[in-house]
Amino acid sequence: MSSSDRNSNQKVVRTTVWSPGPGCHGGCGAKLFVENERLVKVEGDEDHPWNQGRVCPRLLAVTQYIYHPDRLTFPMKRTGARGEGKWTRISWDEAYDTIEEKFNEVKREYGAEAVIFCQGTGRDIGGPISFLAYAFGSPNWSQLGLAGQSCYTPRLGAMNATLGDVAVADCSQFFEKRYDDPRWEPPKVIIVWGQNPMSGCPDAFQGHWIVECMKRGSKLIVIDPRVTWFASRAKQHLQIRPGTDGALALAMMHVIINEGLYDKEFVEKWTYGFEELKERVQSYTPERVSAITWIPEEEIVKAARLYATAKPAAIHWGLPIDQCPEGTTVAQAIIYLWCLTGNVDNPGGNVFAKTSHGVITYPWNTKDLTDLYGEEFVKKLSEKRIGASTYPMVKNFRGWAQPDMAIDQILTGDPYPVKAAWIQTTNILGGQAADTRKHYEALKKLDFIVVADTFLNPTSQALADIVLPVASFAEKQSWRSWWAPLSVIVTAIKVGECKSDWEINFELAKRFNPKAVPWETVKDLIDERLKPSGKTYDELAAQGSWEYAPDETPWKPYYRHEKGLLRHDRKPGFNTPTGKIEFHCSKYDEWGLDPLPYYEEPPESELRTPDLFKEYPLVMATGRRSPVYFHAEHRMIPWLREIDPDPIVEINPQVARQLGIEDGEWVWVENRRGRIKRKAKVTPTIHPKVVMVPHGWWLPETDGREPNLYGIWDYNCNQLIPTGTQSKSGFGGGAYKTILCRLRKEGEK
Ligand SMILES: Nc1nc2c(c(=O)[nH]1)N[C@H]1C(S)=C(S)[C@@H](COP(=O)(O)OP(=O)(O)OC[C@H]3O[C@@H](n4cnc5c(=O)[nH]c(N)nc54)[C@H](O)[C@@H]3O)O[C@H]1N2
Ligand SMILES: Nc1nc2c(c(=O)[nH]1)N[C@H]1C(S)=C(S)[C@@H](COP(=O)(O)OP(=O)(O)OC[C@H]3O[C@@H](n4cnc5c(=O)[nH]c(N)nc54)[C@H](O)[C@@H]3O)O[C@H]1N2
Ligand SMILES: [Mo]
Repeated sequence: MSSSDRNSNQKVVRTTVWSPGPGCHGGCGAKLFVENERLVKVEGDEDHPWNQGRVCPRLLAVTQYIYHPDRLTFPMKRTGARGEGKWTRISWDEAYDTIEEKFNEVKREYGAEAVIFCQGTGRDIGGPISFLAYAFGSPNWSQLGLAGQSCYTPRLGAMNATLGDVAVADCSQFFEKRYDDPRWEPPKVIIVWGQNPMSGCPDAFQGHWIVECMKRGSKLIVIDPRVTWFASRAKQHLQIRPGTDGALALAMMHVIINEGLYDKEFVEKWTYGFEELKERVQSYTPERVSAITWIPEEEIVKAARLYATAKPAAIHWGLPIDQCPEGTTVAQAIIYLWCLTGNVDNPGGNVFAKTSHGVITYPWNTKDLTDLYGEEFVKKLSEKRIGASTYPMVKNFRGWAQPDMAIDQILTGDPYPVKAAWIQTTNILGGQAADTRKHYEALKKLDFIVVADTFLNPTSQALADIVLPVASFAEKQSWRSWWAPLSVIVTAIKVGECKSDWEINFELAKRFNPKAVPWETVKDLIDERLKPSGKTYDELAAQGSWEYAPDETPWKPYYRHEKGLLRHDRKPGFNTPTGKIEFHCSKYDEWGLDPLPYYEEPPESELRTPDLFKEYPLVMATGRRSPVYFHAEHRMIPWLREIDPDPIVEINPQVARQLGIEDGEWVWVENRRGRIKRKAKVTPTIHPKVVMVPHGWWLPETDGREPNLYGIWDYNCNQLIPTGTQSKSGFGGGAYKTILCRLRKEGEK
């Protein structure tokens, strides 16, 4: 713990932020001001290269989160029927005894696979939850409810298959000196493609880094149906029809290849399958794609030229790519733009990102899983893992059970029954799941459900038998190697009887399978995992909580493919079967998927379902991020709720006029699946054929018991979104941004 005496009873703890609290994907350095054992204030750490002192509103308000009167601070068991809201305080021992007994009962009767372990997005959870699931013996670890596994996994899977590694836009984040490091160069052009990084800072990337690049000359192309902060400052804003990004990428390749704007030397030397790709893109003319995407033909051509001739140039992309129909092929098409132009692992291009120092925190790919658990173990996981025998990509990339199939299996019991669930870091009914009602009905059937969270929410109120109180980031010890730097999370305070996810899962795993837990304490486990870095937890904590990897290692750019730093055999080239970047993807081929990119229409659309479109003429794009909320969290935090108080729908003024809807009026957003209530926000920032519906809405100030469940049946937009639209790979295609809807004034029938 690094501390400095401000006054006799104040100390400052420097730490890394990574859930719970702000909820996010983490990475920021923070200073926690502690007085008399209580957190009084949080500031960004100006000495931390990641955020250089900047933090989001959720972190600034975190004292209201940590000491909220509704915060869970002791374990509870349900004493009434599910949904009655009757809870009784119990001890940790009673909680653990009950969980041990119930899970083991299910295991004896149905096998360990009958318990499903559910998590939400990429917080500090993949490590502890897989640790517990595997110690117990279940292969079913899942982001249950996330239709099509449509968040980052499609992009990660596509990069892994075509490039052999993951790449990100280079904003100098791999260097301690950041923008001042002489090796770095700002991208001349950055394409911000389906992302609003100012609100979200997703996937170990801070939105403000793009602003720093803009200050150093980077021009932007923004591809978004909405006028975001970045779009309003862009050289070009392409207001795309949701779900058609694949077509746009193919048309841009059409221009780049046919006009000879690609990097011929790079393509010749480092890629495989160019001629086939050239042939494939021929039918995607800018003219044809203009009709698909709503983007004028000349804008498509202009964007392709601007990007291809501006070396270095980077592409920064977001969630809507995954949520396109056939998400893995859309990601593939976009990847090829940076490969065609030679913007691969070069300063200011798209650089490879690896978990820092080779330290594993969260086994997010098959290689990490194998490193931690061994090849035999991982192979065995695929035997019963839901979706692994149906989808080769699900089998071969990551350890997760396929969510759309998992919920169907919970309902039908086919091919084997699922009887219990462990829910930790996800609010399935509050926002993660598409088709909320289906998830509600399926999960209600389970015999036993545990939820580990910081607050009660619609999911625990409706479903939990036991609720466990989880420590916030300020109350825990952990570590983080999500790209760079390697960081540790340092305990500053204690709240009630809360325990960290690692502590809970460590202690339970020890009960289920002592052999899987050969350590005395969680800190011993952390030190073991940190070994590749040569540092211990205490050493990292004492030096301010972070460290960058040494130069000329696989974890530092640039040009690692030339230096033999990417492949296991240390030969130059990429980590793919051919050693090259594969325009003809041999892994897709092997898995029975089209080896080349292609375009597919959204499941409901003006072109695919014209009759439905007559009835429901607006595209409902949900889930654009609010900076003050993380998904379904934070609605109970006063400073944050004040900024974004109501569940809204954003409507273009033209549409509002046609329908007679006034700004601030309550309206129905409806489709074949049902309707929800929203407050109209009339704004020209939205394309007139699209409405934007923020997700994750429930009202913690209302009754949490059935049937109200904090209002989810009135406000949760996921009731209007189906499951089962996943891509042929099993990853991608969740229709969160593309379903058709219509609006009606609340008074109208
Ligand atoms: N504050 C906050 N931050 C978050 C989150 C949060 O809930 N709150 N969630 C986190 C998570 S898990 C994720 S995955 C990320 C997601 O963050 P992002 O990747 O930024 O995703 P979105 O906010 O859903 O959408 C980004 C932009 O894409 C536009 N868009 C919508 N549909 C389409 C489309 O079909 N094509 C294109 N090109 N653009 C489209 C939207 O208008 C929006 O401006 O954010 C993370 N960060
Ligand atoms: N309509 C629509 N729905 C969407 C999306 C969309 O764009 N549109 N986006 C989807 C995406 S990309 C994602 S990733 C999912 C995310 O879905 P989730 O990750 O389920 O989202 P949250 O609502 O933040 O739920 C997390 C829960 O875990 C708790 N929590 C937070 N941090 C921790 C922690 O470290 N430990 C523990 N034990 N608990 C914690 C919070 O209090 C909260 O109750 O939502 C999806 N849902
Ligand atoms: Mo996500």
